[in-house]
Amino acid sequence: MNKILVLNGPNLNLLGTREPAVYGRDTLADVEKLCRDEGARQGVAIECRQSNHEGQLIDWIHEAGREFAAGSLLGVVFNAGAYTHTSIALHDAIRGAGVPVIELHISNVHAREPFRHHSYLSPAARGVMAGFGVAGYGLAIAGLVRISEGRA
Ligand code: CA2
Repeated sequence: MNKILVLNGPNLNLLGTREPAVYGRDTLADVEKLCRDEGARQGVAIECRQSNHEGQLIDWIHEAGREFAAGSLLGVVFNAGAYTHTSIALHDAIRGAGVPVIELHISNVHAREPFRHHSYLSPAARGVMAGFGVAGYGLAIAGLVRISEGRA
């Protein structure tokens, strides 16, 4: 069975504990279950990881690149949190790893503060999902499967 990696970055471990108007009431554990359920529907295994550390996220993107090259990974759904707006290092990691990455945001970052409007990741990403709440994770998994089948 093929696999998709779902990566969550800084502060996403706080999901469901604060700011429900922006991010909803689901916890990270709820989101990870949603992802596994969508994976089961799509016939792909889902691996979920979260880190608050940029270097750790970079290492996981590199690992994903090796697994993609080996044919055991379809791609990555990546909510890089605030690193989206700051990290040239994550941009370089995605480009360097050569793995299809779907940049994901729970909120519509373009309807929020101006500092959230720029993404360093978008130019390196295969696709971008924003503003669908946590349902976006399932949509991004389905989209990545379509991409891997040449249907998107
Ligand atoms: O909308 C998204 O998914 C974001 O990637 C979330 C990031 C934010 O910096 C991006 O601009 C947009 C923040 C994640 C922090 O999540 C929290 C959840 C609950 C309570 C506090 C933070």
